[in-house]
Amino acid sequence: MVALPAFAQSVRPEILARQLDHPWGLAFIDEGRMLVTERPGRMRVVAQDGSMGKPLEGLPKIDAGGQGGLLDVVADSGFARNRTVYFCFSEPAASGGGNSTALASARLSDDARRLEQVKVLFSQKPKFESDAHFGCRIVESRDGKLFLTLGDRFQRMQDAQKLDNHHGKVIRINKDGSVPKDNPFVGRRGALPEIWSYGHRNSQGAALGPDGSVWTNEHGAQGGDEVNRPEAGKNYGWPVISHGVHYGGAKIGDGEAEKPGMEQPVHHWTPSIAPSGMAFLRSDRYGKEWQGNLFVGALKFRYLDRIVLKDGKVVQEEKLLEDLKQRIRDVREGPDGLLYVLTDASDGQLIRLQPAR
Ligand SMILES: [Ca+2]
Repeated sequence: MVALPAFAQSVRPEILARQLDHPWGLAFIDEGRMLVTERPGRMRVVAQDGSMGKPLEGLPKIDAGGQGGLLDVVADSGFARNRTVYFCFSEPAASGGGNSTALASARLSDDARRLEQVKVLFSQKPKFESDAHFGCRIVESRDGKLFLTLGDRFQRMQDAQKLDNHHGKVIRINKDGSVPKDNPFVGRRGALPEIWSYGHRNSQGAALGPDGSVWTNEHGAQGGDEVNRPEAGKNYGWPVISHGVHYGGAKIGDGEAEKPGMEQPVHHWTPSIAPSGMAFLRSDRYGKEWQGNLFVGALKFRYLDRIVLKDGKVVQEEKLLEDLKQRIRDVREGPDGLLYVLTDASDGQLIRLQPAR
């Protein structure tokens, strides 16, 4: 474990583990251990002392490449009892080409070396030949439903406004893969029943808010990255409205940022920071001011964003970890109330943030 010099900022990063190959998601399974995914298609148990287990056996086939691979992982709220985990990944088509994001459940074996009883709960439709925009963050809500973010696959952005496919959506399912009867589009002809909200671009961050609702962030094109709090059945506007423009400067839709019937983000960033994993901090380990703050990893500008919210609006932002100069892929709160981040690199790191006094 390496202690870096304290920054003027209020955290002291400690590198717990190195040599993770593009780590993407982390999930604590007990006080001292977590599961960490690596994008090329590995998942390992990593302990707080930095010791790293061998890659777990039992993963399904993964179509790794570009932005795709093994992406998010979360532990079931009842993990201590059932050893169940959920993970999402780019799933190859059974035949022919193409891929899409899939969500699976599994049981972590008692010796923590294998994933058992692997079951794909959901596969994004349709499969499509692309290595971009998989979305792929998982959140378990307080009532035990699974939310999954799904990217627009880039070339298929127009699909985000249509309900007959899963591109550019947030979906909600039960833990056995079935569709909750109270999903907003259940029974609507031509609509896929898993859909919770639509009009999203590429959402690589999601977290359960202190208000009990699911929050997401998403990449804009050139500018217009967003934080949203997706509500049932609502349209978040992509690719019709945006606070950014297409790469190269062409306008998005009619060039408007607002339209009736389309939701505005809680917050947006121009220029794009390329937001990834995010977490709300519940503990007071960093002082009262940080409690309830939202933390978002920035890939492009290489920092961890601390966001202060008041009445559901962003009132302040602070850039943390800028001196690391690392792309921040994920951030989670540990059972000890401290923040843990993953950096996006071939020599990716797991870092714990200690409060600096
Ligand atoms: Ca939007």
